[in-house]
Amino acid sequence: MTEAVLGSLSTELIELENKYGAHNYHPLPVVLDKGEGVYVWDVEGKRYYDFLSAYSAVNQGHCHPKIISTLIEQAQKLTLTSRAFYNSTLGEYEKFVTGYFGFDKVLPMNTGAEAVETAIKICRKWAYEKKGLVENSAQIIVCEQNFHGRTTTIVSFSSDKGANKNFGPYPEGFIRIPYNDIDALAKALENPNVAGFLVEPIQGEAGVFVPDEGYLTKAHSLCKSNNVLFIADEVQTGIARTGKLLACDHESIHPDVLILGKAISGGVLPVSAVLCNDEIMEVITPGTHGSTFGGNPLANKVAMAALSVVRDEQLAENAERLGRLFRAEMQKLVDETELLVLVRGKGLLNAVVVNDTEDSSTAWELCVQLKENGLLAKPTHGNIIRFAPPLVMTEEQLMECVNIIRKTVLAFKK
Ligand code: IF1
Repeated sequence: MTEAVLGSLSTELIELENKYGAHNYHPLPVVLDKGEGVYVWDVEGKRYYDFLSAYSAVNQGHCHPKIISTLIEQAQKLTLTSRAFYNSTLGEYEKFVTGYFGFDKVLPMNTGAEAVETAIKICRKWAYEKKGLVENSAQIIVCEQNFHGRTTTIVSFSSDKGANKNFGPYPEGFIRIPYNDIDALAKALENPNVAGFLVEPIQGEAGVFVPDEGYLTKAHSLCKSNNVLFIADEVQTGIARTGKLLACDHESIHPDVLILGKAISGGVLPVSAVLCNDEIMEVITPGTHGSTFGGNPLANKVAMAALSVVRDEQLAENAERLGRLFRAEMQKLVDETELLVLVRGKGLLNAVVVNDTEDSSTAWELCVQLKENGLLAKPTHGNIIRFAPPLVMTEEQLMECVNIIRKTVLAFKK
């Protein structure tokens, strides 16, 4: 495995992380120190294009001035009250975000996994109190190769053995079916105890799997006709990443429950949200759910600023346009080299499949070479490299990145 030549400060800081931090990641050998827009700098001052965007959390670009100035202003006024009291920003934010996405109500949380857990709780409570299922009988359908977070409940229904091995015993109440398979969903819905269908409109971590055109529409319709909640996990695909505000918007479907995270705050601090209409959200009553930081003033102001940037700077339109250009350029490269098999994605959530086995180090070594050439990306699973730059990128910057990828791939020696 080719390890890059690292500066002494990078080496020192990596050693600190190795010595004092849990080894729950295997990061690329680069130590980041500064971010601005589409760029990040390492501690030695070398600049890179960021093609991961903190897993699609900094869609608005690193340290967006409007979001940061909002953060600073609110941080000097009031950061946290808990929900034991009302606060001057929460109602304003709730009105803003429910209007922005078209729902009656929002339940504010912090991380994506917390929002997924919240959606699971709402779905189950709705099933018992509105659908009339017998308590503790509710089943939620999920998909193979899903990624919804890292809590013990969520990893219990993951098909990734690396994500759930030795974290048992696992809670019950989940049925796993193949992704992008309408017949499998229809069959699973024959079970009268099904309460919800939790799905990523595009499977990100699995390797940017875009389902067939119409899959989401048919799935949504099947859920409707079976009185089952269609729960869209848009933590990664939402907030303009796929070329529409939500990936569900590509098929004009309105989920019963919408889960958001990551770029809802522009990556400035953890903010997540669960949105649904009154007839579902009203199952949540005082004392049935909560969070110390959920709906805090800092998060509320930052999220409003971050979502305003998405709209004002037309980031969805930019992602749609640049995504088409990126895939067209990558397809030319795929046609030109044996090293790449295919490119796939929507908007600026794309991936290329490297022509090697899943357990090979080729994708990793390509990413190390890309880093040497000034572009940061990381393999998802094995031989798949995800390319997801901030949505504020210009066409000129994108073409410079295409050329970096092209140069790196064509010069790559295994
Ligand atoms: C890791 C990637 C993974 C998510 C979806 C919920 C969550 C995520 C669709 C949970 C989080 C992050 C987590 C991070 C790697 C990254 C990721 F696809 F985005 F690259 F793993 F799939 N739903 N995704 O993608 O949100 O609790 O993290 O705020 O755990 O390694 P979170």
